[in-house]
Formats: sequence, structure tokens, C-alpha cells
Amino acid sequence: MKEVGDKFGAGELILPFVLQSAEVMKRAVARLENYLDRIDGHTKGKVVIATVFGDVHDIGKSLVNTILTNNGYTVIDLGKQVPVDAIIEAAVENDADAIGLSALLVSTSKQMPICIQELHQRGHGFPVLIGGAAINRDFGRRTLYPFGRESDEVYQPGVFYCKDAFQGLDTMDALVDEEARAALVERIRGEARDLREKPVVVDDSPPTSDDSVRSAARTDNEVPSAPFLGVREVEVDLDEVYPYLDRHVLFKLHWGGKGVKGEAWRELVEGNDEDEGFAPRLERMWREQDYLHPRARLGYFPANADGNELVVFDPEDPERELERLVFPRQPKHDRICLADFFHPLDSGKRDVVALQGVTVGPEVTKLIEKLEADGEFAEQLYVHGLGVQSAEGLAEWLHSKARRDLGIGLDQGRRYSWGYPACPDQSEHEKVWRLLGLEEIGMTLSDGFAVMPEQSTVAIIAHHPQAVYFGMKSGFIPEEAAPDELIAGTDRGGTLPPESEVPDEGSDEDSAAAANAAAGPTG
Ligand code: B12
Repeated sequence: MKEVGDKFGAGELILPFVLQSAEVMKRAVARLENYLDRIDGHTKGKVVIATVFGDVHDIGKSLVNTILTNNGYTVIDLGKQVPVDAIIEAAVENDADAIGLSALLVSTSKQMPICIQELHQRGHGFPVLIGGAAINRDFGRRTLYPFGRESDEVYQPGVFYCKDAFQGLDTMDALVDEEARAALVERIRGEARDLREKPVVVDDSPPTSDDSVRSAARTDNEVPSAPFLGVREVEVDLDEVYPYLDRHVLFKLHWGGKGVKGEAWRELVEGNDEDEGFAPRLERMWREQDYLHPRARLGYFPANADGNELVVFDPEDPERELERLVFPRQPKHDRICLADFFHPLDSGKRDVVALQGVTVGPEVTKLIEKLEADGEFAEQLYVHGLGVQSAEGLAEWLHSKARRDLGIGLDQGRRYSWGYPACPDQSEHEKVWRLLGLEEIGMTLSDGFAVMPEQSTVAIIAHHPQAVYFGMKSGFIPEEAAPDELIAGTDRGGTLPPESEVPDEGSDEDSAAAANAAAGPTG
């Protein structure tokens, strides 16, 4: 496994093959154990790992479990959405050598410093490994100080940021070796000190709640007419979703093909006599699967911007406010706020907002957990990838339907999900639930505002031609329309069925779809 890890690190081996090695390792060990005397309690070290409270992005932590377990560590995996107290209790109970925390959202990453502060105050000695997409090395270095800038106290056992599972393994290998551990802790402290000593740039920007200035997003754009006002469940034909699966992200990020180039990439995608390629694998899995149960709800509401808020009105009584969705505004830059992509309240012109919620159901998550428990790690990775891309693809498919419904270009406007920089506050999900009634399709919210079932997404659609993705420190209002990147009908996705297969005139929704499809992407 060490050689496998080194080859992965050097980019010579891709993740599914690493996981296949882990499968072989697990089975070989199970077989050998029949013939060897078991020395109870022998392990390289014990690690308690968890995905933090409020977060359901779990595959990263599961990979860490697989890699550590197959390299001789005992891993106590507490699962996802785990509160700090439960993590600390498990570490004490199991006399752990370290704790591993995973978080993929900016909001849930805040659980990490909370955990460190708690461990520090209770005087525990567990080193803590942290990882996930929303954090980086500097986050780890800052987290070493449990009281932030208020005190120079450091968390003595150390906080170690790991960019991937193999860095987690290297860190654990160092932590269980006295000498290597001392050197590692020393190095981390030095790096944290250096970062702390860097001059602090005083930020005199207004808070993101400041709405004294509006961006220059146009207000003379046309308001499209929605095919209906209110909320409906949308029937999903999975085959229609297929072209909306983003193969680029699936093959590179989820199935681990990132970094593979040229002929090797072609072979990985198309396959050869021995190995099934990613493309035929996807087709086969799609054909054979019975665990994706898609459901979707789509709502159109009259709406207007009021400063940093989007006022959503009652479709039955357009003077009655139902909810106010609150968004942050860029402190500098173009001062963009998502609300700016809707006509202002005082314009006297009612705009329309589309909201959507989609899920592929809970069964795929259960299957992923079962595959992990059975040691089918590579298949677990493939099913997870297909599950998440189906959820994303379903959201993209529904967005495309909304664009057709509204009669706008297929690349006009943007879809934003809560948790992303333009709408970071996931507690706003509660308002969306009240508006869309997502319980009707089995979608609920956890205490930490995470969406259940896990393979689900929720979004707000702004049809404005200048709508773009932006962060609080990045992104500008384009002068002209900003076409969105499309998946279906491009190399990333699949071929759309010919236009003749678009439903003929029937319901209001269908006729809008047909008319808009005929108008083409820029229609
Ligand atoms: C797949 C995915 C989904 C899927 C699946 C979610 C799931 N249940 O797993 C779907 C499509 C359903 C989804 C939904 C959502 N998602 Co999402 N999702 C992702 C995506 C694209 C990839 C995550 C992933 O699987 N990565 C692959 C794994 C293997 O990598 P990893 O987790 O990072 O783990 C590796 C390392 O980080 C490290 N590591 C991680 N943890 C640890 C711990 C230790 C101890 C160690 C040593 C190492 C380590 O090692 C791992 C393996 O090498 C990310 C973007 C990204 N690039 O990460 C967004 C992302 C995490 N999602 C995001 C959001 C906002 C959401 C939603 C909340 C949006 C919404 N409101 O609908 C939803 C809701 C989810 C829910 N149910 O509540 C945002 C978070 C934004 C932020 N910064 O706060 C991201 C970053 C997308 C973005 N560009 O903004 N999502």
C-alpha cells in the first residue's frame, strides 16, 4: 500500500486503482488472519474521524478511512453531521491517537476551530487532522490558535491540514513516531507563527449587509412570462437527464481521472481489452441502476429586489409578501448582490423568480454505505460519482426546463445554490422549504440546514441576462449578456435528442418548452 500511495502521489496511479488495491489488501488480510495468531489490540494507531455537524459531503472522509485502515490504522468512523461533543467523547472513549475532521462547506468548516477550542479548554492531547474543499493550509495554521488573535496560546498537540487522504496517512505516520512527531509539530508551529506575524491588512470595506449602493446591473431588461405561478412537482424521465450529466467533472473529479492526459486519457475513457473505460462504464451503470429515484419541484413567484433582499410575493395575491430572501453584497468591486438581478421594488414592475429543489432519493446513499461496509471501495467511488452527478444533472435539466418555460436563451441567467459565495447562508433554506414545500418530495432539512436525502440540491434561478457567478471578492457585472456554460449538447455532457422529440404542444408547460426549443439557445 505504501508503494501504491507513492505512485498515486506521483500521478502514476488513479484513485479507482488505489481503491482496488485497498480491496485486495483487505481481502488478503482477512484470509491471512485465519492462519496467524492474532495479537489483540495491535494497531499502528487509532483515529476517530467524522464529517462535522451540518455537513453531508462524506466521500472524502470515507476515502481517508479506507486509506488509513488499509495502512494498519484502526479507524473509528463516526459518519457525517457529527457534533463536536460526540467527536470528543468518542476520542476519549477509544483512547484515540488522533482525530480527523472533514468539512466541505465554508459554513461547516467553522466547526473545526470550535472543536479545537473545546479540546484545548478541556485539556485534551489529541492531534487533529483536518481536510475538505473549503479550507487550506492557512486555515489550518490559524486554527492552531484556539482563541484566534486574542491570545498567543496554541493547541499543543497540533492541527494538521491535509489536502488529501495520502497526506493524512503521511501525517499519521509522523504522529505515531515520536521523533517525526516532534519535528512535524515544531514545523507546523513555526508556519503558524510566520503567518500570524504577517502584517494584518486593515479591511475598511463596508459589511456585506451594507445596501447603500447598488451594482450597475441593468433594470431595463424584459421580464419573461412564467408558464404558471406557484409550485408544481415535475415528472422526471431519467433518460432526459442523461445528456445533462457532466462527464468532465464525473470522470476527472469523482472517478479520479484528473491529471491523466493524451493516449492514457483516451484509453481510460474508452477502455481497452482488459479494462472497461469510463464512458462504457457510465452507460452500463445508467442502464443497470435501480437506485436513483429522482423527484423535482419547481416554483415561479412574483418577486422584486429591495436592497439586499428579494421579496417573494404570493402567486395568489401578488401584493402579499411571503418571504424575504437575504443575500450579501460585495463590499468593494462592482458591489454585486444577487438581488440586483431582479427588478427593484420601486420600479413598479413585478419580476419573476424561479426556485427549484431536486433529489435522486435516499437509496443511492444507502448503497454507497453498504459498498463501503462490504469493502467494495472502487465500486463505492463509481456509485458515489454517478449519484452526485445525477443530482447535479437533474438540477441542470430542471434549470434548462425553466429556461425553456420562460422563453429565454438556454444559456441565459444563472442558478445559485445556498452555500455558494453569492448566497452563503444555508439557514435561508428554511424559507425555500416554506415556499416550495419540498417535504412533498421527501426532502427535509437537518438541524444544521443540510439537505436530506444527501444527493439533493436546491437553487434560485435569476433569468437576468447579466447574471454571473460572483464571490464577495471576485466577479464583475459584464457589460453585455453573460452566456452560461452549458453541459447538455456540448462535449462535457451528451447529445440532446433532436428537436422533434421535444414534447409537442399539450399542457402550457409543454408548449412553452417546444416554442423555446425551436427558438434555439439564443432565442
Ligand atoms: C459532489 C458534491 C455535491 C454532491 C454530493 C454531496 C454528497 N452528499 O456527497 C451534491 C450534488 C448532492 C452536492 C450538493 C450540495 N452541495 Co456540494 N459539492 C460537491 C463537490 C462538487 C465535490 C465534493 C466531492 O465529492 N469531492 C471529492 C472528494 C473525494 O474530495 P473531498 O471531499 O474534498 O476529500 C478529499 C480531500 O479534501 C481530503 N479530505 C477531506 N476531508 C478530510 C479529512 C481528513 C481528516 C483528511 C486527512 C483529509 C480530508 O481528502 C479527501 C480524499 O483525498 C464540491 C466541490 C469540490 N470541488 O469539492 C461541492 C461543494 C462542496 N458543494 C457545495 C454546496 C454549497 C452544496 C449544497 C449545500 C448546495 C445546495 N444548497 O443545494 C448542496 C446540498 C448538499 C446537502 N445534501 O446538504 C459547495 C460548498 C461551498 C462552500 N465553500 O461553502 C461546494 C464547494 C461547491 C462550490 N463550488 O461552491 N454537492
